[in-house]
Amino acid sequence: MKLHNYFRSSASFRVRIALALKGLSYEYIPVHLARGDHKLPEYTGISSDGLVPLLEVDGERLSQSMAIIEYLDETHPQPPLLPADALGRAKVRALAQSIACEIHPLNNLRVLKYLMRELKVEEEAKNIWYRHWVRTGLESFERQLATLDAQRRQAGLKPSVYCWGDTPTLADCCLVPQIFNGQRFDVNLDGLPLTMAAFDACMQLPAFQQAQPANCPDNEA
Ligand SMILES: N[C@@H](CCC(=O)N[C@@H](CS)C(=O)NCC(=O)O)C(=O)O
Repeated sequence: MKLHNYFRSSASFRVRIALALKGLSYEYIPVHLARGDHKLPEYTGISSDGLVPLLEVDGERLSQSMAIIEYLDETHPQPPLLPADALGRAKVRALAQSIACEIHPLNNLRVLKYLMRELKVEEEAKNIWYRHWVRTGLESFERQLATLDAQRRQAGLKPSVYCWGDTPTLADCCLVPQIFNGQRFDVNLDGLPLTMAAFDACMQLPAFQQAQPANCPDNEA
C-alpha cells in the first residue's frame, strides 16, 4: 500500500492511526500541502479531489479518510475499529462524523486560505473563526460522550476508556488528530474531561504515538 499524505494533515493522521492499529505496513509518500504540492499535475493526475490522504491499494486509489478506514477495517478486521453491534457502530460513526463532518471542514487549509485571500479576513479574525468552530464542535463532542457515558452506566456497562468502550475505534482515529490540531492553534481545551481522557488514553498506545506528526518522515520541527 502507498499512502499519499502530509504530516500535519488531520485526515491523513486518521488513516495513519488506523494502519498502525492494524499493524499494516505501507509506503509513506509525502505531499507538501503548505507548498501546494497537492495542486501539481503529478498529484492531481492521480487524485481527483486533490486532497490528502490517498491510499493506493491493489491497483485502486481510495480517497476520503473515513472511507479508507472503513475499507481497511473490512479487509483487515483485527483489531476492529467499529463495534460488533449495529447500535454501537451507529454511535461510533456519529462521534467520528461529528469531527470529520462538523469540525474539520471548517478548519481546513483551503477554507482558512479562502477567508484570508479572497475575503481579506485578517489573521486574527481567521484565528477567531478557527477557534470558535473547533471549540464549539468539541463541546458538542463532549456532550455526546457524556450522554453515551450515562447510557453505559444505566445499562450496567463499565465507563469507556476510549471514546467508546475499552478499545480504540474510528471515533478515536478522528478525535486524536483534531486535538493535535486544536493544540497547535491554541484552542481552549479546558472543561472537556471525557474528550481529553479519551485523547490521553489513546496517546498511551504505541499506534497513536507512531502515527503522530512528529514521527512522520516529512515532519518539520
Ligand atoms: N473529508 C476529507 C478531507 C480531506 C482534506 O480536506 N484533506 C486536507 C488535509 S487535512 C487537504 O488535503 N487540504 C488541502 C487544501 O485544503 O488545500 C477526508 O476525510 O479525507
